[in-house]
Amino acid sequence: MGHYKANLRDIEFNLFEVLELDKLLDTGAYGDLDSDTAREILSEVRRLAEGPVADSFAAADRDPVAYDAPTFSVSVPEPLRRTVAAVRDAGWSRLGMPEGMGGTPAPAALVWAVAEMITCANPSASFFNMGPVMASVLYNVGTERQRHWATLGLEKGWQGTMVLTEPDAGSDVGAGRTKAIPQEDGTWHIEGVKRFISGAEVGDTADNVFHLVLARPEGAGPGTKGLSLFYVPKFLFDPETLELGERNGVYVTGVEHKMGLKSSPTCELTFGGHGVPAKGWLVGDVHNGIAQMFQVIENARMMVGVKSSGTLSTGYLNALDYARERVQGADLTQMTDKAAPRVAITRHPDVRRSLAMQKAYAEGLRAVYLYTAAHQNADVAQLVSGADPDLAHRVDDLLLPIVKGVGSERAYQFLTESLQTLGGSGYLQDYPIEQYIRDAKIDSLYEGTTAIQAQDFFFRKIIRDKGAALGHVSARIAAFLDAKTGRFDTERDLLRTAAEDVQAMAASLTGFLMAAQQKPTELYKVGLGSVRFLLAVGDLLIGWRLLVQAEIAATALATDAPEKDRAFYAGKVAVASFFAKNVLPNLAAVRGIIAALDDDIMNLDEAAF
Ligand code: ST9
Ligand code: FAD
Repeated sequence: MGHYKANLRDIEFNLFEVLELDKLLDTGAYGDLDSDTAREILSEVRRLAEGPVADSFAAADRDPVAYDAPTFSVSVPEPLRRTVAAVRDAGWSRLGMPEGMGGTPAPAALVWAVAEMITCANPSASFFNMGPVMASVLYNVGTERQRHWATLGLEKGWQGTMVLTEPDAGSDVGAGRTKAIPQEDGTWHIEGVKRFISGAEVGDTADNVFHLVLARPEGAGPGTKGLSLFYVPKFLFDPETLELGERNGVYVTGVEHKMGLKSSPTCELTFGGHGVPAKGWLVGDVHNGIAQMFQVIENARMMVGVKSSGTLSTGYLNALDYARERVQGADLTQMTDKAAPRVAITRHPDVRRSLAMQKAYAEGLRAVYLYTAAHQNADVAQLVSGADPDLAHRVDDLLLPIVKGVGSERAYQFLTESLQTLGGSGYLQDYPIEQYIRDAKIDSLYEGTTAIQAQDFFFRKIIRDKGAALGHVSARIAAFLDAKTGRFDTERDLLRTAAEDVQAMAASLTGFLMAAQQKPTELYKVGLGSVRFLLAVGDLLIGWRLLVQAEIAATALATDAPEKDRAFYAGKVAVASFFAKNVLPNLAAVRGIIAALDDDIMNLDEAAF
């Protein structure tokens, strides 16, 4: 048995019992893809993920990709190469992609569930498979000719990258200095150095790599709005057949040595610095780079949140297996009896507390990302929350920083609990959890740090949206609270209080924002409270979705749940109740802290830090 443990039962519970996707799938809304086929796909993907994908997880960490400076290339170790090939050959990347480029229509929730298993079984390997995502965005925003490149490039297995970051432009993408110089033939020459570019060189696992690059045309304005998006291939090619031609002037000039994700090549990329121009094509023939790039970013932020949640899930399941086997100490009620029988550590209250927290966040984050994904298809959104297409899009936008920001922070936090469950053994490379932690830390950093997610959430997704999406989600929570089922009364009360706490936090932050019109430094209070607000909303949503699940599980238990499912449903009921009682009351304290924020810390002399 490999390291990776998919929670297929929980994924199926979300897709079919909570979101009820079968209601759409079995009426032909997605062509031949009915619910039986969807279940077969999930089982098949699980086998792939737990087998050939997981196989090289540790090997690719201990013997990672190596950079060869003279050839500007990387060599890919054999076990990882086999995994990369297995993922490509399986072809699941086509699920949910535009039909015009050979994709198979599928609800986004199913697509992300598939992505969870493949990515979390071997995160480094997934960075060799970025071509399909980049190609589908190129297909959406490109010219006719670029759509052809996207489609044929996908067929040929070309790798794709997203290229924003520079040494002086990280969170502040608009500070980018990479230049684009127009040429008489309509192409552009790109000049500059980008850093931290994932998958920019993948050795011989792909014949070509195309980079989607933000660069500033000469004379364009400052900031992100002055950036345009360019398609820059590693090798030039015949525009019809895509037969490869000369080497283009974009070179990987270094590969980072990292804490984790050691076999994901994180590259320095130099454009036009080696005597050959780096030729690029303006994407879509329009200067609208940041908006176009955000189509990639939205996919990538979702992917990062899904990766976080799925990594915590396998961490928790590994910890659970260990805890069931590990015998240590006596039951607490017999602690004074030195001859008392020794018990499995699952009998110790603190281990139970820890396992319950891991389970709650792993399954809660999955529930939140799948609820978000439900708003990425108009028909699914209508079914799940009654949102029309415009509102569904806003809800998806609203929840994205929660999926990414809260997912990455909580997964990292609770993976350390997974490790703790194994005691000293958890610290060893004999078990996968130390690598999970190293591979997961990046999730709160790239694709916009947590601070950036929190600002995006408050300023753009709530204030600029005039609270429309937040109002819709709040109304769904209120409808759940008002339903009289005769169950979970205590938990509903706790959820109601948590929702009021979050509303009060939003009101406090909005108050600071309004006050900033008279006194600009009031804005600092928003900055001081925004990450805590993001995490608090995350807890509220997790508490709500876990209770929704618990209601469904309780109904199943009270009716016809088969014996094999009873423990699963009992777990759903227990963990929702545990989360409501043990986590939601914390929000009252955060509410008080945010209401009472002052900006003293902003006035402190830096020397005093
Ligand atoms: C990176 C990559 O870190 C890491 C790896 C990713 C992994 C990739 C995964 C790919 C898939 C893998 C394959 C898996 C396969 C397995 C599956 C198998 C089935 N929403 O607020 P303003 C736009 S890459 C939409 O003034 P500033 C909008 O156009 C590096 N659009 O911003 C807006 O104009 P307007 C990532 C948004 O102050 C314009 O921007 N780097 C949004 O100029 C200006 O907006 C980062 O993420 C949004 N939320 O710039 C940078 N926000 O307002 C983080 C903005 O008119 N920094 N726009 O609509 C930021 O995000 C900054 O806030 C900033 C600020 C750059 C946007
Ligand atoms: P900085 O922006 O310097 O941030 C440093 C600290 O300051 C952070 O804690 C941040 O939250 C905080 N901070 C910065 N600005 C603000 C603000 N306005 N308000 C509050 N706090 C702030 N980039 C790509 O373009 N393509 C890729 O494929 C890619 N892959 C990556 C892979 C890896 C492994 C890594 C490490 C990075 C990758 N990146 C990629 C870059 C990544 O997106 C950036 O590292 C990230 O956006 C943060 O930028 P920075 O590292 O410059 O940190």
